[in-house]
Amino acid sequence: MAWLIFDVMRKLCRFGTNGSPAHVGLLLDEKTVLDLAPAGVDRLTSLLESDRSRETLDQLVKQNLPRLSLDDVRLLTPVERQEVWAAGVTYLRSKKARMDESQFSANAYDLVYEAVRPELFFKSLPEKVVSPGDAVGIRADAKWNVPEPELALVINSRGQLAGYTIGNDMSSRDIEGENLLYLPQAKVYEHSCAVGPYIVLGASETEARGWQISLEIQRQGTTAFRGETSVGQIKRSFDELIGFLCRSQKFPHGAILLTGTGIVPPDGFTLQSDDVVTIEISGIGRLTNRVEVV
Ligand code: DO4
Ligand code: MG
Repeated sequence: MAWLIFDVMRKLCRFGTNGSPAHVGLLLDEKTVLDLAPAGVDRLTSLLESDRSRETLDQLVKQNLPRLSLDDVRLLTPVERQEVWAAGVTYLRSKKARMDESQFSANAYDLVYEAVRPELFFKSLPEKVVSPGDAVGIRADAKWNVPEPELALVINSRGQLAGYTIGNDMSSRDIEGENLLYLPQAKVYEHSCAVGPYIVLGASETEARGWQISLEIQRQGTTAFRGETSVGQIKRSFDELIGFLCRSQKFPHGAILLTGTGIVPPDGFTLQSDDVVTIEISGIGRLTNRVEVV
């Protein structure tokens, strides 16, 4: 994957160096990040809010700003003050998995897959989002835990699609399967949501629908699971999902919307402590987290 500075698409990130506050960075290629902090860009969100972010970034690239090796920085989640929400049952694969795991509510998944109104649920406060490289959690009281690799829509305060990133909607399938009313406990707990590392600007929905999503789970140095799908398999348009999220609700700091999973490990599979989960989306990059019990 080669990224060129004159591509229409831009990749932004947040990073830390030796205890300093988070800096906003622009990826120049797969090894180099341009530090935007000396140019006064102290919030990534300001670029998501601007109609002229492309011109601004074109100007910043021409300035003599520090160029750092990605090996020397710690990438942080690009989520600043946005609430994180998630859509569910947007892929046929997800609908089937929920119906199979569900003890009493299989019909609900079938209905919502076909319904006009999508399933949307609150996933995380911004300050609870896990950064790349940090640990995602599996609940101590759950027996069947999986990662959910999802394309995440980055939405600005005007309800516009400003970019894309990668999300992991960690989930406890036995808790959700026991009773659908337990969904918030299956989905929202310590370290249950990782987002990052990059926000891609300038890609159309058509381009994004051509991206591949893969999930790899490493256990003690071997691959315990690998699966792949395509963003194009999402049943609903991005406008439709954003439109429902922004109905009767404002997001003064913008929002992140995970778009649902299309990769489900086989029923006998559950995550273990120290597993390493890598989600890759071809147009964005890779989000890697290890797993710990919380
Ligand atoms: O219906 C429960 C959640 C579904 C979900 O998170 C997904 O499809 O990704
Ligand atoms: Mg999900």
